[in-house]
Amino acid sequence: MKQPWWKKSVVYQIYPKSFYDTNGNGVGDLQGIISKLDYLKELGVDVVWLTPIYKSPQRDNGYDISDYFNIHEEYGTMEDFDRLLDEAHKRDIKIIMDIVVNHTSTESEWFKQSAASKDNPYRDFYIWKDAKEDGSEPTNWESKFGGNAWKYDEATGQYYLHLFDVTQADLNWENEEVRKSVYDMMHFWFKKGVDGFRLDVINLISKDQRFLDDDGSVAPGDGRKFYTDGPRVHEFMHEMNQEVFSKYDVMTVGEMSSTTLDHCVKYTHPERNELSMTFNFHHLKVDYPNGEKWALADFDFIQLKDILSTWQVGMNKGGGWNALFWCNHDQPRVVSRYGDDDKYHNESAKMLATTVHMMQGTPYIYQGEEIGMTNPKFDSIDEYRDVESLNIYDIKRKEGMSDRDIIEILKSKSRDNSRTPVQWDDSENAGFTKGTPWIYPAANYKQINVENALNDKNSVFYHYQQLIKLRKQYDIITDGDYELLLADHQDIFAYVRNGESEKLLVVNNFYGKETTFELPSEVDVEGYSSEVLLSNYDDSSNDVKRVTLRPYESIVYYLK
Ligand code: TEU
Repeated sequence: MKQPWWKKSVVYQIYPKSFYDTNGNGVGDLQGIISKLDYLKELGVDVVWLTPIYKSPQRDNGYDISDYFNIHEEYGTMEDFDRLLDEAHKRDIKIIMDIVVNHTSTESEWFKQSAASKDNPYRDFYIWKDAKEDGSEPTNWESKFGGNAWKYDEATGQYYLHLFDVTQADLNWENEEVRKSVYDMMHFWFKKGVDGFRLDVINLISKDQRFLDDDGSVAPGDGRKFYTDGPRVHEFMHEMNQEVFSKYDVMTVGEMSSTTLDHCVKYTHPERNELSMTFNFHHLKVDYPNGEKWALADFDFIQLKDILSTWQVGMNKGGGWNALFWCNHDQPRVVSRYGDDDKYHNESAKMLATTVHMMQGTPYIYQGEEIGMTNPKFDSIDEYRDVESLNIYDIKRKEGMSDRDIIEILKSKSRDNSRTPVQWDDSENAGFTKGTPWIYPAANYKQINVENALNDKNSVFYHYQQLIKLRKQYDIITDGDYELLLADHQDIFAYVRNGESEKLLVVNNFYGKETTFELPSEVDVEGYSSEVLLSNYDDSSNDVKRVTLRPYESIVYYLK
């Protein structure tokens, strides 16, 4: 049976605000993306995912949408968008949009109407509740950006729910009118020719209608168990698919906050007609001590291998489909997080890329990841922009934590780590803008930039280019099953992909010291010839049975 096109695609995520500014206002824009499409074609990506470009007060950099049908003026006009779509399609690059329908900005017309009065026709577009008898918030749920998840509205004497920022009011998906309005809006974008959606926190849209306090079983007041993968979420996903997605040849990827493997199999199994694939984040929490993001710890390597492998096997056996990624606009730069952004910057960035790109699923490359961009290591709160980071700074300061200690945590965990301007060249502001950038580039842009990468055949860029080519050439990368090897090895992440008559053996030294890989006896290679398909060293051994691995050495063997 013909496979859907997105199973062999590689997606490039663009955060427009930080991509490329053509009019000197210090903010990236759509014209800037158009001017870099040939660069993306050179890399070899098939799809571009645009994070939200709709009208927005930009409190959460566009994830607070005030008008789904118009482009945020700093990014350009709808004509610019139409031209971007056309120019991308001319280069056989598809465009998927980021759609946020768990919540809208409180500046949206829907919310303004809803907040106008209790009997306004839009009142039930959002989740309004009376205070408890003692006057406190309806539940003890915490916002994911800190503080309580309810905001009191004096005008109508009720609270509204906001799982994220206070300016991001949650839509009431129990209301059929909300669902119909969202589906109509989705048709508007698909009729323009977009090729799919990334759906923001889509597994949070179904709330448990009892609105109970959290008894602290997850964490005091956490609340997520009452709205994560909620009671009607699959019903809503299937309805959205039948009302909208099924009518177009598109891809859909759901961002699944705190989800489970079982739910992701359900969200993505083709016979359930919900979504094409899902993002989950468990592999990006192995440096959260006791699940706490705002604390420092080395990452747990054994747990990392276990989680990635459990999802590979579980989704393969369950008939689901993974999004494969390390980076996005919410996560620190992976080379700083799980690799080495100093002595072995080049080798470790390539090793990390190989580790996920040779797995089963659709790989995502976040802007700048392809040249090994690092965390900026901002040293003052004045350099940070992200609402989540600024909220946490204020909360921790009030709790008595010192400025220095919080800054050390933000240097490692802030979402701004991935939001600094793409480093195009070594000119001022990394060639991102002729104006004052909305956020400053990392200081290493004179060394780490696109121009240098394109002029260096040994750069991280060309390693990504090779990985993308391999995915097109070898069906085993898309279709083979997955088996983790040496699960308890403290330095090596090795796995084998099994096909009908071929194997792909991927061996990664995850650390900056020499180690030795010995092929486990359970991997039968008798009668197979082997070749090195790709390595981050130019003289890697072809002896798959035993190989000494240099710092961060990463080798892809093809056995037939
Ligand atoms: O992110 C959802 C989300 O769960 C992350 O923000 C995560 O909670 C946080 O970064 C971990 O500390 C999506 C978008 O990707 C994010 O940029 C938005 O801020 C958020 O939803 C609200 O729309």
